[in-house]
Amino acid sequence: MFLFVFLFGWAPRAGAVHLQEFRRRTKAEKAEKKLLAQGKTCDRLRLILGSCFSVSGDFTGFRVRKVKDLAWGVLAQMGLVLLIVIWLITLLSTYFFVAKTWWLPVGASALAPAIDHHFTSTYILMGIVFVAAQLSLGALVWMYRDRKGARDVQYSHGNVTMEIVWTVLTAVLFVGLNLMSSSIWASERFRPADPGAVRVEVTGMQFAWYFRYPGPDGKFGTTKPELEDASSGGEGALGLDTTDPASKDDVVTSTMFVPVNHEVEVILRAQDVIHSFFVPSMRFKQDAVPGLAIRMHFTPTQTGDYEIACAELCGLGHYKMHGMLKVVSQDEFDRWLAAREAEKQ
Ligand SMILES: [Cu+2]
Repeated sequence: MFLFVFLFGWAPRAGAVHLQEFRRRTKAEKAEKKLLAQGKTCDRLRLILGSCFSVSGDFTGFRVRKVKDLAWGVLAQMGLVLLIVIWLITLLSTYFFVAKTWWLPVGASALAPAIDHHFTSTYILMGIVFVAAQLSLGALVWMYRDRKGARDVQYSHGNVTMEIVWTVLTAVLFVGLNLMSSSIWASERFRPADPGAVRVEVTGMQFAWYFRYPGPDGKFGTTKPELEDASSGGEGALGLDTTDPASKDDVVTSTMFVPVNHEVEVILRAQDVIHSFFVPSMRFKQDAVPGLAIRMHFTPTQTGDYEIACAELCGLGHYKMHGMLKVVSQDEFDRWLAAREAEKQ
C-alpha cells in the first residue's frame, strides 16, 4: 500500500514539479550568461529573472540566494525521503519474515518442534521491538526535520531513568529467552546419549566430512596424526591405524547413514581448523574443534536425505564442504552397515 502510494502518487508528482522548475531555471541561467557576456548590470538581470527567482541585491547576492533556495528545496524533502526509506526497509523486511519467504527447511528430529517454537517466540518478540523502534525512528526524523522557523538544536544529556528502564528490560528479555531455551540446549549436550544409541564419529577437514562407525566390536580403532593422508580419502584421511585390532571393523564413509527414530550419538572432531557440523533439518549445529572430541546426540524422526553444511568459514574451499545425511529405516541401516563391513573383509 505504502509502496503503491510512493510509486504512483508522490514520486511522479514530485518529479513533474522538479522538471518544470529545472526548465525554468535553465532558461534563467541562459539569460544570465547572455547578459554577463554583454557586460550588462545585475539590475537588468533582476528585471528579467524576477518572475523565476526572488532576486535581490547585486549579482553575488543573487548567486547566494539561488544556492540557498536549492538547499532549502533539498532539505525540505530530506525528512520525507528518510521517513520513506526507513519505513520501506522496515515493512519490507518484516513482510519476508511474516510470509516466511525464506524459512527453515522441514524439521525432522525429535527436538525440532521445541526449537522451532522457541525460534518463533523469539522472532515475534524481537519483531515487535524492531518494528516499533524503526517506525518511531522514521516518524521522529520527519517530525524534527530541518525547516524554516525550526527551533535551534539543543544538546540533550539524556534521561537516566529511561536509560535504566530500557537496559533492564533488554537484559530481562535476553536472559529470559536464554533460560527458556536452556533445557532444549542442554538436552542434546549435558544428558548422556542412550546406551543403545548409534555412534558416529564425524570428522571435519579442509574440505570434507568423514563419518566413522565402530563396527560390531563397538570400539573405534586408534587414529594417528602421522598416518593422516587427506589425498587418500576415507580411512587414510582419518589416519586410521590398521594394526590396531579395534580398527579392523571400523567403517569410514563420506555419506552419513542413520536409522530413523533411533538416537544418534555424534562424536565431533576436526583435523586442521575449526569446522561446524550443521544439519538444518535436524536443527543440529555444533563446532568441531581440533584436539577435542565433542559428544552430542539427536534423534531423526523422518526418513529422507538431508544436507550437511560446514557453518564455520574454514578456508578457501569452505563453500564446497558439503555432505549428505541419509535417514533410513532400521532394516535398511542394518543392511547398509553389513554391506560396508563385508566390503572390508
Ligand atoms: Cu569447514
